[in-house]
Amino acid sequence: MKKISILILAVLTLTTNLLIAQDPALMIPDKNRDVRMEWWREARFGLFIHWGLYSIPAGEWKGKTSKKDYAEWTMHNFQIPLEEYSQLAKEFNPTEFDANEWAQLAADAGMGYFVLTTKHHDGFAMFDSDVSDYNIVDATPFKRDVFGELATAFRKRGMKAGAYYSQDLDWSQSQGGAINEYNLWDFPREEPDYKLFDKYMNEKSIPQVEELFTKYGEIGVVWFDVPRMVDAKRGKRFHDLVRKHQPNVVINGRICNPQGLYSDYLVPGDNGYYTSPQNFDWECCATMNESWGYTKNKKEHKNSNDIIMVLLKSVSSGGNLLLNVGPKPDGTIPEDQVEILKDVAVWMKDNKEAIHGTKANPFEEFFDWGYCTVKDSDIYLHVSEWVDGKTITVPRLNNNVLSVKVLGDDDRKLQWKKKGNDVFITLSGEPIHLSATVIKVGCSGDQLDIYSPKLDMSNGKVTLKTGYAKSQGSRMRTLRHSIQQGMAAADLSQGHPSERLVWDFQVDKPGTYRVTADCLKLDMNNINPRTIYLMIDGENEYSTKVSENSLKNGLLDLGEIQISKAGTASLILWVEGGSSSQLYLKALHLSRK
Ligand code: FHN
Repeated sequence: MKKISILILAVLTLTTNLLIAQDPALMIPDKNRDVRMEWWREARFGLFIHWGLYSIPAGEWKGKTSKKDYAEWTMHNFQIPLEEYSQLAKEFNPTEFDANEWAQLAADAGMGYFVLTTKHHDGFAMFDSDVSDYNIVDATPFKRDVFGELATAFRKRGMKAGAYYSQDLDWSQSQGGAINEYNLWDFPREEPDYKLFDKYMNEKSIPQVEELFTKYGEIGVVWFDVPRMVDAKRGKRFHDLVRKHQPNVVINGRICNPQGLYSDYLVPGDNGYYTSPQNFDWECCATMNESWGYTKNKKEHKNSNDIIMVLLKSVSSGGNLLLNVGPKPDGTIPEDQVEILKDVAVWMKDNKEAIHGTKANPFEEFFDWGYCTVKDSDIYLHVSEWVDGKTITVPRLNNNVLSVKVLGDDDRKLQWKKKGNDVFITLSGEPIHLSATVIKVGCSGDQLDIYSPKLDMSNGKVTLKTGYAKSQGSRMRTLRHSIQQGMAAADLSQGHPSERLVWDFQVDKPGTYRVTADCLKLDMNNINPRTIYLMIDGENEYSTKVSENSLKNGLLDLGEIQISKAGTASLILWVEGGSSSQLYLKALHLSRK
């Protein structure tokens, strides 16, 4: 094991911070935020709709298929001249479009809002704009205002209307957005030109956003995206504009750089989510395949089980899920996406109370049987690993338990008992839903009273289970909590310094401690080289290179660390390098020498 100097740590911390795209510390404290976020926190689930001219080529152009996944980027991917791309408007005639059908699908799936790409990066508006004729009403044979129709249909069902607006990138404008992501083939340029960019803002994006906020009634949420040239000063213009017309609109975290500023909630990267509860609002935006816009070139498709898992991961960590569909040019949502929404509706019919208005898992642990949400003094256990006869535990509960029910099956009686402060519930019968069957534990009082676990040392030893670790960072795509062979585990296969696990525990005596990682190896062929880092109390950093043969009887020796004082200590772990072989961490064992 190597001890690394504090200087390297500082550099690493800086790099890490740069990599965390959105910073909750930048969200300006606002006493009205709780009021405007009320409906959003109640909804927990919304429909993202990426629809525009790009649904016609759908990732292909002149017989060629784009190697890039995002079909809504087709114009950029093939560098299609604006003159040619804009001709697609003449073909855009989605006669099968029925706003009520889409709204009903979303309502049945338990969603509380929609967000339509009113203007994506190609610059084409999906609403009736007086600012630019390059819009669905003026430039297509369809001539209908789909945003207006959707807003009416969703509101009729008690849901909110949301507008995605690409405030920065616009490939129909001579300086719409950052240099490497804008339309250089029609408007060549060596450097970004802020003067021209401001002209675009003044003449198009600001007035179009104003139209959205003045012509369509209440906008629940405005979803800005890909701020590059929109810095804090320019972001403030969008912020002040939307708040002037609609003070209660909810603003997402991508309004400007630095991201988080002028927003009400954060959005981790596309398909990204936090794996433990955060003390700010956030939303996972997720695709069903690899593209947001309709694609003819889909490689992988998530199934309804995957989608329900993303919903549970998001909501149990205090976030919302904005689930995307990419409608076809004829105005229909692709059948496989409709099927998923219908499956979610079946699940929601039984379990919506365990989603709507709920808060994150209040327990310290990540449960190996599934996910947890709470509302007032009710606990919802979303059991995704339902095994007949298995007993699951709700720990450290001061409240009395009044009832234990299975949602969707009033007749199912589960055996349960409270011993001390732990509640033991025995699962019985078949799961009602393969994705997750929900148990509602009704408790006494108005709110839950749960106390924290004590990770104490005994005889100079302590075991830090992965399930007790908090996670830091927003990427969480690799070093994430997961369930492997029925237990909470963290994937150590491939890491990144911005994704970390943190344990707080009690130390009885300072000293030198040996650290051993208790692992599960799923791919038996190799462990590709990676480095596992440990840091204690933010002071000393240690690294161990792990490669083939490092694992002995499921244990990895991570060497020795120094703990300099008794009391509460904080141990951080992260991984760098590695690849897809699967190595999972179950626990760390610390033992004093
Ligand atoms: O470039 C866009 C992309 O096309 C899509 O709209 C996503 C949705 O989050 N946002 C940008 C990439 O992050």
